[in-house]
Amino acid sequence: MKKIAVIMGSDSDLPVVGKAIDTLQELEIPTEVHVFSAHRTPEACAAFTKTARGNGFGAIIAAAGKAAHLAGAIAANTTLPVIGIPVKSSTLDGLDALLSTVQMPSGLPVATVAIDGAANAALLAAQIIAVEDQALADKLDALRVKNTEAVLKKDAEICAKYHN
Ligand code: RP5
Repeated sequence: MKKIAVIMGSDSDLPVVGKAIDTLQELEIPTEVHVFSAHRTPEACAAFTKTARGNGFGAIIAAAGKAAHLAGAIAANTTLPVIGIPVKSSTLDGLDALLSTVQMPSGLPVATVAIDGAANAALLAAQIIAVEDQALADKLDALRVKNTEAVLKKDAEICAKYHN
């Protein structure tokens, strides 16, 4: 199975990024987690990214806040699919990170999820590598059923509470 890399710009992003790591672990996808910064450690970030395909990765998730150039800097150095998570910081409600991540120039795509949308980033990365992996596709289908059942259970609880 292809591996998925989860890169965050700072360890302060971990409370958000943890949801992506948890989701990948639930799907039993081999995952590598790193702190690389587009600004603070650009050489280490580029070195990892340039060798990622050869090292068995199928997608890269990149999470950053504020001037969130991490996903774009990674996309500049690979043609692997790159999924950006804009992380909400203490100011501007994450809009700064959303625009920094999503507004890529033509030719360098970053698939950007919602602000703090770490679980969806993991699911999208999993769906990308599941194109060539039926066993993983089956796990994704099962997870979708489980999530649907959880929502139907909530509906039943709300209906009971309000005597619908
Ligand atoms: C970004 O700056 C990081 O991704 C983080 O969201 C933000 C703040 O980083 P710290 O100052 O907490 O290390 O590069």
